[in-house]
Parts: sequence; C-alpha cells; structure tokens
Amino acid sequence: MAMSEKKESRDWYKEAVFYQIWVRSFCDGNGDGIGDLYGVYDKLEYVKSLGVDAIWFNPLYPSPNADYGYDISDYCDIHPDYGDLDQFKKVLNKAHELGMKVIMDLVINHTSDEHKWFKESRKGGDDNPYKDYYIWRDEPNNWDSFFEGKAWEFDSLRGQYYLHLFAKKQPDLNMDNPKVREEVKNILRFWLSMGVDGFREDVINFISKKEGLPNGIGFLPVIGSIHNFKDGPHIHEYLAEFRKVCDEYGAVQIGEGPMTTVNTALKYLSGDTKSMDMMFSFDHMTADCLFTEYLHRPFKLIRLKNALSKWQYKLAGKAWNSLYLENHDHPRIISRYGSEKYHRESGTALATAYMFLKGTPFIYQGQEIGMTNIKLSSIDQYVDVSSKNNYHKYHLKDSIEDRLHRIHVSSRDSARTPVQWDDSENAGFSRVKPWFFVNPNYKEINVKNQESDKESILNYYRECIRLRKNNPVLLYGKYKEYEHGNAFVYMYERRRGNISYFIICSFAPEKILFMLPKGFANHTAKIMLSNYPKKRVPGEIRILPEMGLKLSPYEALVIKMKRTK
Ligand code: TEU
Ligand code: CA
Repeated sequence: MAMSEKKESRDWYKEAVFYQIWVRSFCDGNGDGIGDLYGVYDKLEYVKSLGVDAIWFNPLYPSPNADYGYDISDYCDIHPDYGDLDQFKKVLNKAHELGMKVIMDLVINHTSDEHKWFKESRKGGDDNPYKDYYIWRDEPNNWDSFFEGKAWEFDSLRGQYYLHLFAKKQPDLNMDNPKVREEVKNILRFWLSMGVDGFREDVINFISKKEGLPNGIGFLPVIGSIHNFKDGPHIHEYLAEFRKVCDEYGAVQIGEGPMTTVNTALKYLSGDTKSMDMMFSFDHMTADCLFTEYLHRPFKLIRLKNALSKWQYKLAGKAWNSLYLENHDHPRIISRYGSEKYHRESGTALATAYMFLKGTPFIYQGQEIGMTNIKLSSIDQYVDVSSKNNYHKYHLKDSIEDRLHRIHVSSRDSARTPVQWDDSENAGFSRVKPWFFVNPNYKEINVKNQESDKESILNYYRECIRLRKNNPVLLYGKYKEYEHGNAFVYMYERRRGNISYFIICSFAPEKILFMLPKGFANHTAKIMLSNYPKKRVPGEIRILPEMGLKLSPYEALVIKMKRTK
C-alpha cells in the first residue's frame, strides 16, 4: 500500500454522505405553503432511510429573503416561516438520535441591510461602535456585483456608498474590523454550544478584500475584479481565528469557494494555513455554465471529466474532496448533464459517476428522485434575484424566447421548486398552494412512486450509498481515470492494495460499444452495481482480450476486480 494511503486519517465526515435541505421547498408541516422545520422533523426518517449520515441546512435564520436566506438579519435565531429555536432543537436532537449530524450555513461575507448592525452602521458617527462594521467609501470603485448592477449603493442617511458583492440588500461586512470577527466567533459558539456539528461557509474565499479596493479590469462583469477580493491578503489569518473556535467543539468546516482553483483550495485544506476540512469548488459546474448563467453553453462530458479528475488527482494524499452535482444554486442535473427523455437512466448514471469518486458526496433534496428543471412561461414568474438580473441585464439583443430559454436551462429557481413527495395536489409538499410553482411532472416523478419501484432513482441512490459505506476501497482507494478522450464514457478506478473498483458511465443517449482499456484481459470481475439490472445480472464476468462492452443509453456499472499487477 502506498504511503499516502496509509497516512490518511479516518474522520467521520470522510465516511459520511450528506443531504442538503433548502427548507423553504422541502416540506410544509404547518400548512402555510412554506417548507419549515415541522416538515423536516416529520421527514427525518425518510432522510435517514437513504443511508445519509449528516444534513446541511441552507440558512434557516430570519431574513427578508432578498436572496432567500443568504441575507441574514439575525444570526442567532430561526426565521418565523420555518419555526423557532425550540423547533430547531427538536430537529437537531431527533437527527442526532437517528445518527445524523447537522451542519448550518454560515454566511459572513455579508448580512442583510435589515440586520441591526447595518441599521446602526448607516448612522455613522465617530463614537458609533458599528461605524466600521461594513465597507463604506465616499467614492465607489468600478466593481460589479454578482447579482444587481454595480457593487456599490449610495446610502442617503450616511451619505456614503457601501459595498455589496451580491444583491443591494446584502452589504459586505468589514472583516478587517476585529469586532466583526468577534461577532463571527460568537455566532459559531452560539450554534456549536447548542450541539450543531459544523458549518458550510458561504463564499468564504471572498471575506478579505485587497487593501484600498483597487479597480478591476472591466472586460467581463464581476470576473474582472474578482482578484481584488478572492483569497484576499488576510484570509488565512481570519480563518485561523474561526478554526480555533470550531476546533474547541470538534466541528467540521466546509468552505464554499466560487472560482477557487485547486491550487488555492489546497491552501485552505492543508499545511499551515489549513482552515477547512473540505471545499466546494465550482470547476465541474462549468461543464455547461462558465461560472454564471449568462455564460451558458452546451454540456460537454469532457469538461466535466477534466474538472473532476483535476480535483481528484491534485488533492490526492493531501486533502479531502467534497462531491456534488446539485445544490440550491444550480439547475437540476438530469436536465443539465443528462436527459429528461432517459430520466431514470441518466439520473442513475449521474449518481454513479460522482458517488464513487474519492471524497464526501452531498445529495441535494429532490436529486435522489431525479427532479428536473421547471419551465415557467415568463420571467416575472421567477423569484431569484440572480436570474432576474441576468435576464434584464445580459443578452438584451436576443429574442424573448432565447432569453427565457437561458433562464430555463440555468436558473437557480429550477432547483428551488417544492420537493415532489407524491402525486396528490401540491405534490404532497403542502395542504395549501405552495409559495412557489410545483413542477407539473410531479405526478410521475415523486418519492411515493419511487419508493415502490425497485429500479427507481431513489432506490438506486440507496444502493450507491450502501455500496460506499464501510468500503475501504471506495472510501480511501486511489483514483485513476481511463479513456479520458472518450466523449461519451466516464471511466475511473478506485484502487486499494490489489482490489479495484471500476466505474463506467455512459453519457450517450444511444447504444454504444465501449472497448475496455488494454491490460484487463483475463481478469475475473464482478458486477457490483448496474442501472440496467435485468441486463447485467450480478455475478462474475471474465474479461476477454479486446473486450467491448455494449452500453445501453446512459448505462452505468460498477465492477470489482482483483488486480494481478
Ligand atoms: O453562492 C455563491 C455564488 O457565487 C453563487 O451565487 C453563484 O454566483 C451563482 O450560483 C451562479 O449561478 C453562495 C450561495 O450558495 C448562494 O445561494 C448565495 O446567493 C450567494 O452565496 C450569496 O450569499
Ligand atoms: Ca410552513
């Protein structure tokens, strides 16, 4: 066994599968059309039944919802739409009883403009303790915001501009102010002392801005100025302070790093500057969206493979990957990387492609039943600030149809429709009309249908998790990609000692012949998992020289083999 394999420490989060809950659309427990912690409480057994070990909650805090919870007006409470602190504690305790950990979303790059700190800061005044909690300037620089025009907004009360990298209602905190960092530590302690197990940390690589806030090169909106606030000068000092608090409680930290490169991610994940246990990168999301939705392009498997392999190879032996294909910020993968026509096949192939990579898989609510993008007929029906901004700001010369198409394929709202529990009215999400549109395909695509279907996407996710669990090869084995140049098949190996698992996934909507790489001939292999179970009955297969696998549309399989060399 190689040195790097031996050295790897075993940690709970490395062997865990996470489930992500965007509560507003998960399940409405009290009948007001909005998902809440009462609904979550009732569905915890379901989450557990997937084989999940931990839950990540998107922001549950009070928020005016300019960016659905990512604009926080009180860090130490629960949004009344979702319940209250008592209800949260009930959920937390029940999750723990069921053997699931719980992590919260920590959003400290910005607050809501309705947070008390910002309301106070607007007043200015030399003896105002909140005066320098935010980033105020007499003159704005040329930065663009991600979500709404320029990154600066004039505040008439204070008579100055404040910085907002995201929406206008999300003023950026001034992390250079030690008082702000103390506030962050208090927030960490508040939740950790309650028993929360860690944090997913929002745009954590943006919290330290370059001194003097120099102008960006304005060749592309936002992207031209990103080097002025990404991985900023004091980022690792500040994160070390937060890590210290988290370490007191043994908390896990997962940083979200938009546009983080694998080399900079390593600084967060290893060595003296290690502050995070895992990082969420966006590299593989660019297989069809070059960072944001206004740069949408057709999906290419090779781009997905490039990004996934890059992170697998470069983190090997040094740091731990987080694995995801869906979350609340990205459209649904079947519509995106798979095929709505081959719904079950592509949904299960996508699961196979990423669940056996080295790292910790995250499953986003509804992904496990293959929910798809919604197609609303007018931009006015969309609610996401980013989608609206992109629609009204970019590609204005294109036809309305083309612009709407762009929203259909890329809007964050596609991931935010209510979870489809059954085929009853409102998809079993709520007794009353839900806060947002239910995808009309809920009659076919829903949890209830899939529970009773052995071959459903839902049951396939369960199988994937079962296969991964306690399997040292799939947890800690070395990654190697094969046939990289193949435009339709993603094949990789996970190897530990002389045991290998091969993961083979076709992304082709038709039958193809896939020649196994040379060097495997005369081995006996065993089929461990297949998304065409009738065709690939479990059992041993002998690999012949020049063996070609006839793969059906979106066929995926996992085979186990004893290596002779
Ligand atoms: O996302 C960071 C981020 O950069 C994305 O919003 C990205 O710009 C977008 O998804 C492109 O499609 C985090 C949160 O996950 C997101 O929900 C918040 O809106 C954002 O931060 C601001 O807090
Ligand atoms: Ca509710």
